[in-house]
Amino acid sequence: MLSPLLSLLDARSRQVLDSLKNVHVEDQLSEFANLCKPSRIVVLGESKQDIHFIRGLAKVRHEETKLKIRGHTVHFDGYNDLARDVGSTKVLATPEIKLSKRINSIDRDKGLSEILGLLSGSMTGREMLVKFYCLGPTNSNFSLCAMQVSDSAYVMHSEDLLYRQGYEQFKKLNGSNQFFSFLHSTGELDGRNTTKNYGKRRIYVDLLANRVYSVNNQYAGNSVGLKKLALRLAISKANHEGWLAEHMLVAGVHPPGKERVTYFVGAYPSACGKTSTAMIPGNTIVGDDIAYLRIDRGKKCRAVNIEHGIFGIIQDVNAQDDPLIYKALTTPRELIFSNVLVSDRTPYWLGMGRDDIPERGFNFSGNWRKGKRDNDDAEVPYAHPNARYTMRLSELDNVDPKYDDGKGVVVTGVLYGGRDSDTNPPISEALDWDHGVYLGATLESETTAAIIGKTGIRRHDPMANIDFVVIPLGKYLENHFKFGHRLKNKPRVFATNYFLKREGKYTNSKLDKKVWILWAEGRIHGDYDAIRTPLGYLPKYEDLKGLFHEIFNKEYSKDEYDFEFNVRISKYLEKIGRMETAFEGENYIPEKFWKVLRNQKKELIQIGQSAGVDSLSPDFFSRKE
Ligand code: SPV
Ligand code: MN
Repeated sequence: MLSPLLSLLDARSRQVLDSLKNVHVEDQLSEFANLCKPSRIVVLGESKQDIHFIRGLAKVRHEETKLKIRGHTVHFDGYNDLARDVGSTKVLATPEIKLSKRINSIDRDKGLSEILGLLSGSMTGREMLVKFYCLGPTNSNFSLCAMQVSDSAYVMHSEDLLYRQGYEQFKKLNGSNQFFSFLHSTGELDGRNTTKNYGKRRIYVDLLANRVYSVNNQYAGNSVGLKKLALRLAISKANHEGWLAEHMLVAGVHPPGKERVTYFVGAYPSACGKTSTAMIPGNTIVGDDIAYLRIDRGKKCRAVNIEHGIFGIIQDVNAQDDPLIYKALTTPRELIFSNVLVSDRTPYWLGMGRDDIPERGFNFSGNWRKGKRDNDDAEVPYAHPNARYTMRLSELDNVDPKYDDGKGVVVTGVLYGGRDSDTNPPISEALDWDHGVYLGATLESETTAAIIGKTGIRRHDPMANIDFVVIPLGKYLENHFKFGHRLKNKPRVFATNYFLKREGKYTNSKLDKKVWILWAEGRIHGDYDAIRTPLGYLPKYEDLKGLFHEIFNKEYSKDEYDFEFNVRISKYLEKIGRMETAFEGENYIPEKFWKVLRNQKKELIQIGQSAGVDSLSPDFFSRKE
């Protein structure tokens, strides 16, 4: 072991590191120590004691504060560090690295010199914490080793809640360098323990070294390496190895009265209903954010959740709309709230369904009282719209029995969920796999608070993965086309839109999505006929009416159906126009994609002309059958 490293380790850390027998780990830690100049390095294994140590450290250092309910703590990221910073996240580029046009990049030498400069001495007087994790279940074909190095106990605590311990898995590398590594520093802190120099927040992804550097931030989407930083590295790795790394939920759907479970994966841009789809009452959850997909020997599609926790948006979680999460948030368990309002050691968030929100307390802006204004004279809400909670999946009553199964679950349904108020119906089924890839590739979402920038603008987000696709977009789509064609039984693909509006109001309640997903599940098993339209297969009125009645004892009127499932020709053609512009700007877009687009466009134009109207009820198409 190198001597500068040795002098910073206590006996226990030294022993933990020695037992790994991995010279690459040691070299990297020496490098990071020389760079960040910590006063001490704590290397942790995966014992209960090690996990307990981190949890305690976060409190001792006041990175987290205890709340009233046992096990609950709160963390504040800082006034200007409350969402993923896509603009400051860049791939270190060399001439041989080809990227999607939407990924920011910086010349590798220039970027390295900048970020190493920012990290230089960043841990002076502080501890460097080191832990080993596994992306995906351990001892599995899916397992990927990842090392997190950070000076933030909150980051380490989040990793412990969100990911599987991987110290023993690392030993199985037999000294190889086949692991991801993440170096993070909060940078200089102010009196509230929040990052001072957030203007110099940088997240630089080194695909050549399987490494990501992150500095001057704390928001988990920027700081927690195994989350979105690892997703970027995994997409590049998967591209070389023939599998898929996706921004997807994994859930088991259990139709009432039937003895079967059907597993779906689903890609939804941030705040488009991903967690709540995974958490639909009656479903079992495998994962709510990131999945790896592989083809097994029987040519079936298998998926694992690479996490074992949830970092969920808390806004609008209330007893009525999200009963399972609400219960978990209001009963004792190990759980971190971030960027909520705290008053009398109790957390409050937007849309929590209480009418006794205090008029003062502590929130992301510091001391808060009703009417407080920020520097731009805008009123500061009592909690941030991107406030979150972090907890283990095993805390939930509805966790799927296979959530930690190393073989993964067999996937027979894929969901792509966009967010628009005026174009897509609540649910439709792709005509075939290629059309399904097209539905994923053309996902759009009105932007939300999860990403820095203006909210409410329509954003094109292929497979909800565009921020992370560090390969050419065309290559990424080609991988999706190929993946499906290698499968024996291709999963059915569906598109959802939970955000359709009529006269400014959402046409559905949050829980209605259960009906759409049960319809999709029934389609996979041949329970329902459907109506073929140029957009895909649409449900028949009677089937939805029956499901609404059975599930909610609710009347679903023909008028609601006609409005929701109308084929809005000019709206669709506008969307196709936006897609033509978006994809013409990218390289290597597969011909298969253009073929689907052209067919759909031609069909829509022809039908519009022959019918002489702009909006067609599904009845029009069923009459044609
Ligand atoms: C998302 O924004 O997609 C999230 C939260 O899942 S973050 O960790 O910020 O990526
Ligand atoms: Mn996500």
